[in-house]
Amino acid sequence: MTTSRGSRDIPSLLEGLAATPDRLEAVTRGADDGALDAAPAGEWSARTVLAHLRDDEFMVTRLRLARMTVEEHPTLAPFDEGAWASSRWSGRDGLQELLSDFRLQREASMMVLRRLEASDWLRTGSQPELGAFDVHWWVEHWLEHDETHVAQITAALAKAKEE
Ligand code: NI
Repeated sequence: MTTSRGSRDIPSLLEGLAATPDRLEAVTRGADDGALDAAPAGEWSARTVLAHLRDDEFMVTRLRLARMTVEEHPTLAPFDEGAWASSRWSGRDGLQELLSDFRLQREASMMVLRRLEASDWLRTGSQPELGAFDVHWWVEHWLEHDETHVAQITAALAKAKEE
């Protein structure tokens, strides 16, 4: 089985991940509750996407990273986002709470990421739907995931403004 390996420059990956809390603040600035809860057909609202980023950070992304750094090629469990969305805890869903909770989670992730040794970036794991990959690939995927969802929030809020 082939292992997907990351290739992008590590300092720029870390810089990109560290910038996401500020980007989320910028794209949601001034958004009211109506806009945050407007869901384009078949898609999540901006509020649900923000909650997804916050919860994913510790329930999925950083957890997988931690397992790959300490276990020998762990088999990582898929995460059912649909089930998460329909049963998630929404007790801290105010915009400022979502932004500050995400920022704390991301800072915790950055503390781990900045301390990885060169050999840690080459450690591997696998997941049924993704195959085998190394930590470097996983971190690239992590930043792409941020970018996808920042764009999704931007689009959802722009659409809510039109309506
Ligand atoms: Ni996602």
